[in-house]
Amino acid sequence: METSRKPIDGIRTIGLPQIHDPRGDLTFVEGGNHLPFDIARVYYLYNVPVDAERGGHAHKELEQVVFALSGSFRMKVDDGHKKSEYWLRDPRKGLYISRMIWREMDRFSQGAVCMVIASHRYDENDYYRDYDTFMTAVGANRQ
Ligand code: T46
Repeated sequence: METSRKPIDGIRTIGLPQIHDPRGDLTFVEGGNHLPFDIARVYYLYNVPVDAERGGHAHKELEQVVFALSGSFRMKVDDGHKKSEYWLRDPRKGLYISRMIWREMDRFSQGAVCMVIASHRYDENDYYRDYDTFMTAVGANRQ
């Protein structure tokens, strides 16, 4: 995973074990061990067109860890004060995203599969889907 621009509190890489043998590789995630929250939900994005843009929101409470199980994509993150971006392409490395982080995803490779492990079940009321509302909530002034 490659990072550019400024590091943001609440964003970090989580490395997972890899069990390698001639039959292939195996990686596992254990709640209460590898993640800083209890697992409430897993979802995945697939059949994503290469020119798709996903995300474009922040969460009030939700924490997540995002993985590229196959292929690659870019994750842009923004806490209202700093912006950063990560390329996800290694299924052993997840990107932890805390609450109150605006995220946008693009540059999906052909056949990319994104898996997300989340701290809460789906709740539309947990989303900021309007950037100005998010910026106001984090006390940031737009320039
Ligand atoms: C995030 C990025 C990485 C559900 O019904 N249940 C679910 O668990 C999810 C995630 C979504 N939905 C519904 C809500 C929308 O009607 O599926 C539709 C598409 O969701 P959304 O536009 O939020 O999808 P993405 O890919 O833009 O964002 C998702 C997550 O919502 C978000 O938390 O961080 O993946």
